[in-house]
Amino acid sequence: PVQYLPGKEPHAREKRLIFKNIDRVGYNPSIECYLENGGYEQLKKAFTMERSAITNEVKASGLRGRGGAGFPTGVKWGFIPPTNTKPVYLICNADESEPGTFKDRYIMHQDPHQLIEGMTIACFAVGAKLSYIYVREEFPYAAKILEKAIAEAHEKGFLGKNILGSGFDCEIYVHRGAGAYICGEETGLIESLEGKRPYPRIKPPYFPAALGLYMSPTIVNNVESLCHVKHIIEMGGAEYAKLGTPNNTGTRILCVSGDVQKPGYYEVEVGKVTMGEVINDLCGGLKPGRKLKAIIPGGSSSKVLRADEKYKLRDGREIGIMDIPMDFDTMAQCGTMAGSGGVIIMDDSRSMTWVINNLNAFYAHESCGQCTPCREGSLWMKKISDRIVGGDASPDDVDTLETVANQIEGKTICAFGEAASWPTQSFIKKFRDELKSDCKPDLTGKIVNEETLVA
Ligand code: L3W
Ligand code: SF4
Repeated sequence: PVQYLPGKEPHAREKRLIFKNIDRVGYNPSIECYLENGGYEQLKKAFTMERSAITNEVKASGLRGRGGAGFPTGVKWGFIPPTNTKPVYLICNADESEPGTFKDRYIMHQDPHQLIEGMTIACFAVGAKLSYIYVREEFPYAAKILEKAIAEAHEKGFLGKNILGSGFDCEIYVHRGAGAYICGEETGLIESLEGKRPYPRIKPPYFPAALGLYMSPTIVNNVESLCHVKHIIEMGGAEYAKLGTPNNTGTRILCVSGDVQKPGYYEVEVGKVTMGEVINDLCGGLKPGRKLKAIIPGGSSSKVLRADEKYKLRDGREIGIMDIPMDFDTMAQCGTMAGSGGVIIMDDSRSMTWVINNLNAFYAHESCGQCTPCREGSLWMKKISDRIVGGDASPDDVDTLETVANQIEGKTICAFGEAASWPTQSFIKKFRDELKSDCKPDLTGKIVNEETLVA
């Protein structure tokens, strides 16, 4: 029987594809270990297939990007103009920075060859001979581990010239960022890779798949998305699509943090597990004696859900927060998004004023400054929420904060504008009374004077 590290055994509700080997006793990032566990067999299989057939399998799998937007991966690959004569590039977005999200780091640390195999298959499918892994500065170990793994793959003939006698040449380079969240936005990332400030480009009309790195067709995919490619080739797209639910196929890694007994990462079939099962089964429930207050379901940029809300779905059902299936489409119907899989659980000891101040500080720090509503607005949101959390707010400050957030949404070059304004808008909409109350947090975000809150 497979043995796992103590405390890291998969939960019965999990379905592990990406994390199949991770956390097993003795499993390590070396190429020898990867090869002993069937590594690079799917690359060999891919070389027996037509390139277009690989893209078709990825389309048939229904895989949706795991970086935040949930855009269908195979469809994106299909956007490379058929008349293209320029080099094609593949970029792995490993700039994992969304607060609440920590899955890509773990994949890169524990199973780097899984990513390299997935990337090489993707490069073959889209015809990219040059590929980059853009790793955020804060992941120095991931960069080192990946560089070692790339050298090992080279030595064994899985990268470089004429890979495995296929006639296909491919190189992967690790590129380290310099500590900016906006480099996770694909066009900011491309600008950074070109050696410039990471100012996001306006899109539409030109998406990277048509005009990306060096104005050439460029596919940008998240780490986890690229790892899935290997499993799609192994299972076949149609078989992969049986995992999860229609339009929300496969597995995905949820990163659960906050006020639960067992925070951590859990790989589950998309849509087959509800929020209640995540909290009570996978994470062992809330802290003793506490009640659920709110959940940020898909990274800090997603809108907050309040524990006592009801959500009306398109099929007419009305469900509570614990019944929401963890999938892209239902989350959208609940007015939020599944995003990058970062689920932040907050119990009734948590100050919403502190949370929104914390998030506003993050977005004010990370705005690239290119457009005025975001640059000025994010700073004002921080300043106003500083006053609210510090007890120095004027009676109008919560309303002013909401007005500032409303002036950012939809008026900026990239989605960061929405990412910054949605948390503020949703927290004010759902917790206005608390934000206007005398409720005070301590430095860790716990409420110190619970009696000020109206039940
Ligand atoms: C060609 C078209 N390509 C769309 C491509 C596009 C991109 C993908 C999704 O933001 C979200 C954001 C964050 N022709 C195309 C096309 N594409 N139409 O599809 O595009 P888009 O613009 O919907 O999303 P995005 O700009 O990639 C991502 C949210 O995710 N987020 C952030 C996560 C942070 C991380 C992390 O830390 N790992 O990913 C969290 O929820 O707010 O809304 O490739 O080019 N017609
Ligand atoms: Fe930069 Fe913000 Fe404008 Fe995006 S929305 S380009 S992060 S200033």
